Amino acid sequence: MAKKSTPSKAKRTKTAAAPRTKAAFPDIAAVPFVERGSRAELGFRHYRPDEKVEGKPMREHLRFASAYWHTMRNGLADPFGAPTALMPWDDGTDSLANAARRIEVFAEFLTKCRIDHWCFHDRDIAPEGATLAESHRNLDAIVKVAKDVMKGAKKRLLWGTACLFAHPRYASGAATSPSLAVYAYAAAQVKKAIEVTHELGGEGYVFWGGREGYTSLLNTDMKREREQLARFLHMAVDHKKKIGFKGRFYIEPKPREPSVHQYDSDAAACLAFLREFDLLGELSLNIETNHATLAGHTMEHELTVARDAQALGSIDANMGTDNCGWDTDEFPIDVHLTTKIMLIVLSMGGFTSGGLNFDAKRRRESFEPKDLFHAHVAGMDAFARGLKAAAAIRADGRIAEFVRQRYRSWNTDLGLRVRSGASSFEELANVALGAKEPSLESGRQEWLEAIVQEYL
Ligand code: XLS
Ligand code: NI
Ligand code: NI
Repeated sequence: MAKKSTPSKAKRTKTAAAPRTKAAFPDIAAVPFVERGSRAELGFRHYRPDEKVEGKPMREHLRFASAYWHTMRNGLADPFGAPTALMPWDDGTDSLANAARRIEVFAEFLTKCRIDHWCFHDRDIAPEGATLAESHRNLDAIVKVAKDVMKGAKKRLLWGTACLFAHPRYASGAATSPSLAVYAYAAAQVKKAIEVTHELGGEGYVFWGGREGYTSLLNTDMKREREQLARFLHMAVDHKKKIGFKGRFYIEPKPREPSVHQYDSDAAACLAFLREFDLLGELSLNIETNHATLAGHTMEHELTVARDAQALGSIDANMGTDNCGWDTDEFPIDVHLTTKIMLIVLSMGGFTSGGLNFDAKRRRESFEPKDLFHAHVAGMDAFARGLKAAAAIRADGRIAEFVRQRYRSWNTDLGLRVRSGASSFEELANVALGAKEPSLESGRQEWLEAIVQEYL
């Protein structure tokens, strides 16, 4: 909702944010570390930021982030019902003073919840103005506040992004819009969002294309739209280099919701797109669990596809409901899932610029501020357990050894010749004609699953 605000009002924002206002979560102290089995209501049972796993502190392995849009801006409305979330610190207006206050509240939350990073969309943190120029000014005013507040709280920006899906102008897409005027608007918005991400010391920048797709092919020129998107990303890369932003660019795949089909449908489709348009070195992927399941894949599948292309950049940590087809963005509390995720993260040597961003929201029945803590703590503990289990499975070594043995025939002279391209169908046909029926070996899936179980 656009509210009138002028540059002079923006200036007043500074004074509104300068004196620290009273705590938003007065009854909650920094979440303590408690023993497993403790009856304390809030407490980390498993996450110990400084405890080392495979020689590295847990906080550096996990690099947790909270998503501003869910934690600060999600009122928990659903398609059938009004918002339920209580946000006593929020006056419900689009004023800059309210936006500045939210930043402080978020920093208090991150500190008390022991989360080191954050992520945001441009329009989450600052109100959209009546004009693009006014939106830019609003953003500048809040970025100034955020820079100070986050510096003071020692919180780092994992990534920033632009909201190119909420406003009606983007109904038919942003970088894939049939309208050049909308395309230019989106370019201006992304240019600014990259600049403020840079200003805030962001380690990455995400492109998620919720409207970059179609609802009907009757009105859509898919070839043209994909080419437009590639040009858009090339210009973004050029701009990034021009301003000296060193953060990583990520594409976040999702097959649908809100569009019927989104071009970045899964990791494989994104990689094919990046290869087709010569962008692979410039962007990696930000993989989200619930998007993987919407695409009909497991999270391990999507992470493996990305890792194998050396393009696994970051993770949006959440999960869906098995028996519901929506992107329900639940907090990830399934230790089996977090273990499999961390096995892949450890196998690539850990995150560099990426991390685990909780792109997750509470259920609308969990509307109290305290529930924000319960939700994040549960997710963080689930990942701490997953990390420890994954490290134990790696130390055990039986699964990796089984896989090595399973492919051992490829290490023979003939195997190496095939892999290097030195063999031919003639040679292989001669080998097969002169050999007995190949013997079959068990895949032992259930045994390997039992080994995983041992460490959960
Ligand atoms: C929506 C996406 C979105 C991106 C950021 O489903 O997950 O939240 O992470 O635009
Ligand atoms: Ni999502
Ligand atoms: Ni996401």
